[in-house]
Amino acid sequence: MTSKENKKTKFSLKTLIKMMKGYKRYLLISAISLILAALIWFAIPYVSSIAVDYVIGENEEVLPSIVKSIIESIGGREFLLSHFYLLPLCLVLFTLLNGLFVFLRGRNIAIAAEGMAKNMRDALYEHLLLVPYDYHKHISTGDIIQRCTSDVDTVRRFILNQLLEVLRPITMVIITGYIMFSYNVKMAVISIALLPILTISSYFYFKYVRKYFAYSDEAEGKLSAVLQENLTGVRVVRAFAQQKNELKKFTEANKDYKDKTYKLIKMLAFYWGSSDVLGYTQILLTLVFGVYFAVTSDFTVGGIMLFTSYTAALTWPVRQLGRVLADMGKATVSLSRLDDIFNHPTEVEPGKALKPEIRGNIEFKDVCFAYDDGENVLENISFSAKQGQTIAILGSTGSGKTSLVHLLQRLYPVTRGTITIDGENINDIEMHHLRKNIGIVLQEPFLFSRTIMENIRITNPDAPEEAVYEAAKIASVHDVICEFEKGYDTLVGERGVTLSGGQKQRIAIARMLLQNAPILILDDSLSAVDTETDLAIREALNKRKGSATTFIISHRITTLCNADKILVLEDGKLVQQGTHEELIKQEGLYKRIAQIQDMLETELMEGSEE
Ligand code: DCP
Ligand code: MG
Repeated sequence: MTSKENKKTKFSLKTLIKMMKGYKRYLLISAISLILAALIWFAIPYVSSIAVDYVIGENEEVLPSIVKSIIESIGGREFLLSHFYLLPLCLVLFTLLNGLFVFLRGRNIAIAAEGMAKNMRDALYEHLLLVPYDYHKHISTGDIIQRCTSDVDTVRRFILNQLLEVLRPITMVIITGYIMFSYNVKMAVISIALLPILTISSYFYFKYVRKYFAYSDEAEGKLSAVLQENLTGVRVVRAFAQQKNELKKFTEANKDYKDKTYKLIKMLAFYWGSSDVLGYTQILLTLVFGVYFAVTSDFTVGGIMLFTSYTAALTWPVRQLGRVLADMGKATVSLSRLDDIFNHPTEVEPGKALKPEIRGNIEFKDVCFAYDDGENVLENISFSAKQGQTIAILGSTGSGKTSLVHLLQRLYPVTRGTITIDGENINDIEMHHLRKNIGIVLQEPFLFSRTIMENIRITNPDAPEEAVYEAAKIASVHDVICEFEKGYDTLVGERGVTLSGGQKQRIAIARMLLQNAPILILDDSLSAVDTETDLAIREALNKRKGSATTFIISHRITTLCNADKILVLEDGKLVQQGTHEELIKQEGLYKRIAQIQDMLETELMEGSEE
C-alpha cells in the first residue's frame, strides 16, 4: 500500500464522535440492551441444562454455588419438582425479556444511526458551503455527491448493523467462558479451541480486504463522475457527435467498477465459506468430545446440551466479528473519505474582520496573483478607482480580467501587494460583509432551478416585488419575463423554461442590481445581448447607479468608451490606463482594437446600406 492509501483508510474516530452529538444516549441504551439481551440469551440453555441434570438427573455437582444457594433459598430440588412449571415459565419469561431488549436495541440504534447520518450530511453540506471557492474548482462534483450520499449511507449502515456488534462477542465470550470453565475445564478448552483461529483469521482478512473496499468505492466515484459530467455536458456531447466516445468512457468506468466489486464479493464469499467450515468443525468437536466424555466419565447429558448450544452460539458472533471488522473496513474507508472533505480548511479571516461602511474607493497597489500552479496571472497591477466612477477593463482572453475582479471579492488571496477599499485592506474586511457590498454578474451567470423571482431575489430575499420589477426593467428583461405564461413565477432550468444566454445575463444583472451594493462588477455581462440592448442597459444603469463604483469588463469598445477609466490588460500586465480620448491617441492595444472594431462596424453599415 502506498502512503496515500494508508492515509485514506485511516480510521477517523473523531468525525464519528462529533456526529454522535445528540444521539449518545440512544447509543448507550442500545448498547446496554444488547448486553442484557446477550446475557438472557445465555440463561436459556442454562435453564434447560439445569432442568435435565439437576431436576431430572438429580446431579447436584453441575450447579455453581450461586445458583445452588438461590435454588435452596426457594425450597430446593423438591420445590422445583413440585412446581415443575416454574422452569418453563422461566424460559418463557427470559424469551420475552430477550425480545424486549432486542427491540430496545434495534429501535435505539436505528434512531442513532439515522440521526448521525443526518448530522453528517448537514455538517458536510455546511462545510462545502464554507470551503474556499478554489476547492470546488478542483474537485469533481460527482465525487462530492458520492461522498455525501453513498459514503454517508455506508457509515449509517455500519452504525445501524455493526457498530455495537463488537460488544456481543465480547459479552458472550466472557459469560460462556465463565460458565463453561466453572462447569468442566477440559470440555471448555475443547469447545473454544478453534475460536481464536476464527477470530485471528477474520482480523487478518479484514486488514487485507480493506483496500479492496477502497478500490471499489473509488471506482464507483469515477463512474458517477463520468455520468454526472455527461449529463451536464449533454449538449456538447450531441453537438460534437461524441456519443460513441462518451459511451466508451462510461462503459470502461462501469466495467472497472464491476470488476473491482466482483473481486471484492469473491473474496467475501471465500471468507464466509471457509469460516463456515471452521465454525461447524468446532461444533462437531464439542459434540464428539462431549459424547466421548459422557460415555467414559461423569460428564452429563445436560452438559452436552449446554456445551454444544454455547459453542454454536459462540461461533456465530465470533465469525460475525470478522464481518463487523470487514464492514468496519468499508465504513472507515467511507469515513476517511468524508474526513477528506472535513479536513479541507474553511475560508479564514486573515485579518481583523472589520465591517466598515463601504463607499467604493478602491486601490490596487502592486498586486500580483497566481493560481496554485505558480505562474503569475496578474503582475504588478496598480490603479485606483474613486467612489462612483466607472472602470472598464479590456484585454484579450486569458489576460486576467476575471481574475482581477475575483481578487476584489477575495475569492482568492493576492500573492503580493494590497487591495484597499476606502483605505482598508480587504483582508481586514469581514468576508461576508465584503461580498455583500460587491454586486457581481459572473461571466457565466448561473441560475438555480427555481422561479425567476427567487433567482433575482437571491441577493436580497426581502426585497419587495416592485424593487424586483424595477431591477428587471433596468436590465431590459422585464418585458421578456412578462411574456412568459407564469411571468416571474416561471421556473428556470430543467423543469421550466430554457433561457437564452442573453436572457440569463440580464436576469443576473437584475439580481445584482437588487443587491444595492456600492461596488458593482459586470464581467463580460453584456456580451450576449445585442448592441442596442447593451446601450439601453448601460444608460439605465448610469441613471440608476448613483454613487456605486462600477467595473465593466467587455470586449466592445462602444461599451467601454464612456468609462471614467479604462484598464488595458495584456498577459496579466496593466499595459495602459486612461480615458477613451487618452488611449485612442496612444499607440497600443486599445487603439488597435478600437480601429478594428471601427472598421468592422463601418463595413457592416456599408453592407446593410447596399
Ligand atoms: N486561470 C487559472 N485558474 C482559474 C482561472 C483562470 O489558472 N481558476 C488562468 C487562465 C488564464 C488566466 O488564469 O491563463 C487568466 O484567466 P482569466 O479568467 O482571469 O482571464 P480573462 O477573464 O481575462 O479571460 P476571458 O476574456 O476569456 O474571460
Ligand atoms: Mg473572464
